[in-house]
Amino acid sequence: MKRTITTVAAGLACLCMYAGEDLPAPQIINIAARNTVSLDGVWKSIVDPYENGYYDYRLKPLKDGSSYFADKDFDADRTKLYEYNFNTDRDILVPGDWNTQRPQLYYYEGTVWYRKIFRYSPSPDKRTFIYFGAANYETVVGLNGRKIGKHTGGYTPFNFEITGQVRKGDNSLVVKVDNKRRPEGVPTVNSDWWNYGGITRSVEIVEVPMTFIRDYFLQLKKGSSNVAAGWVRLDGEQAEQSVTVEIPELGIAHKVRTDAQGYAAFEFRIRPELWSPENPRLYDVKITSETDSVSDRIGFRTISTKGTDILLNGKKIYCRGVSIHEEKPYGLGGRAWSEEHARTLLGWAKEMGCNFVRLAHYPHNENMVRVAEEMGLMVWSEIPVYWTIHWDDPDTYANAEAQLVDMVTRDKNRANVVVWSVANETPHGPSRLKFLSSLIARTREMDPTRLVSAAMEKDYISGTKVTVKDDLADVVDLISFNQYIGWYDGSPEKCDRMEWTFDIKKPVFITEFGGGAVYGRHGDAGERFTEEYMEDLYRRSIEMFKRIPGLAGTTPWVLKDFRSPRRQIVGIQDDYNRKGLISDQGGRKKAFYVMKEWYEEIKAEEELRTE
Ligand code: GCB
Repeated sequence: MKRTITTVAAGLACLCMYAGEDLPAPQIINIAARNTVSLDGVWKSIVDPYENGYYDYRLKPLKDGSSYFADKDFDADRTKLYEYNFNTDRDILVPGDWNTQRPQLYYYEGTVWYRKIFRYSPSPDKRTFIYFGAANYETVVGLNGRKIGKHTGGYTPFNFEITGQVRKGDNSLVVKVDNKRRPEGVPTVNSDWWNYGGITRSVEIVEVPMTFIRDYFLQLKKGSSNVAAGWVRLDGEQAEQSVTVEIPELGIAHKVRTDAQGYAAFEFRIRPELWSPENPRLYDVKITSETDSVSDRIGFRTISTKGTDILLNGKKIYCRGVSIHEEKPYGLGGRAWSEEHARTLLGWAKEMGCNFVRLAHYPHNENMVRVAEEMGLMVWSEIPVYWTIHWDDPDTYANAEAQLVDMVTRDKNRANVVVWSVANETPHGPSRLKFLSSLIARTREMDPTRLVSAAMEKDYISGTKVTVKDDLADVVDLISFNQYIGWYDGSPEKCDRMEWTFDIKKPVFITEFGGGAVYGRHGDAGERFTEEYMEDLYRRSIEMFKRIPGLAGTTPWVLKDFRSPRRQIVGIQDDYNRKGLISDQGGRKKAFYVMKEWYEEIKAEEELRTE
């Protein structure tokens, strides 16, 4: 998979570059600050398990005119044979997974076609894009009867240029979304979360000037708390322009000139109040070129490590975190996408005393990151390189890298994002080390300001001595790993006997631990799936953590019970992974209060130390 990342000429010239390329145009960031028309709401849909709308009976791809992209219907001309009709087919909501919208689609994995008719009036002096927050997993987009491109990956945004193709009046947008799991995919066929299909995030028409500010990066320069550094990238024919970066509250109005590629780097002195969980300070920032202007709210902070410490703004911190899946709260089911979902989920994390969230195991929607930033929650952001990826397949690598690039591109201006994670629980081996090392190098090249890591696994030195032997630990910034002593590995008493040692002097971070309980199910502490078992496991885990040298953060698994087809005991699991500290309906389990008490203790100790 290759991407066009060069700045290309505006208007139709640009279309020619993108058309024929199957891939989306380079990502336009900060969509909320652009001139947009929302296409969210009711769409039409056709469920197509045999991909009848895409392939003929010899399984050859149909020409656009014969495929469902043509958006014909039987009623329009009854002399012709069209065996589909969007107009009379079922409604579906966008954004939203299909699994929770219709009982028949609960386990469905395959193709669903989406169709939206929208009115539009293109301006001759503007370029138009269609932007998808995300669609899982492979998406082919067609406009007014013609395929315009394809995107792979279920959790990152993508946009296609439709200048010259979107017309005055009614337009037909047809989107084929296929969530079939694939061995070579990222993630692969095996995971522990629901494979929600569909257009799971918002869809917008984005209107920009002929030459526009496509992307920019503005953060404190690595290692400095009073120099801001970054760059801006224009897209369009008028590449060479004067650009001003303004931060009015700090008296900054810094001018730069973009080069023939529309790119300019900048650096200037700045004296900001630093962003932190206690003071999540953001500043209005305005970037203005001769042809475009974009506003954002940006915070400034430093994040680094020193020996076994994580330093935020130069000060040692403990990351009081929790892992979260992007699933709606209160038993609504399905993929979370809205600001309200984000506020509820993150509000629960705050209630537990968190200053940190691990957004597992894939990039969450932009609301999650922005609301967390506003609430003072640091973020660990991850791509779905999970378990047994095809390490030797160059296409799998390209896919993983494209998802990484899109994650970093979208969220690199968020002060709260402090760790980029490239993988979760992947098996040791040379191909995997090469694959992940390349992803890490790519991340650092794009963003030298943040920590880079992966969720690794523990290893035993002897029966009671535990460590991490993974070669990847030499490459990443944190010794971060998942461990389930007391759940998958023995019973909770085992925690009492463990001794942890690490050869490498880096901060230790436990990215997962925990066990399952059904909210309201009580019994003996020895009985699995009772709140008492889980509570005991958390208490013993915490006592064990107190003996771990260099422990700098914990993100228990997991904030809320989440759907997973791996979890099959009727009456207990019912398709839910029950390791949530909070139930799918919002009930706080006993272990929630154990975590809360510990985090409040840590916070109080930190406050005492700084007084
Ligand atoms: C893990 C995985 C996570 C699972 C969890 C579990 O190690 O990283 O995705 O959901 O264990 O509950 O088994």
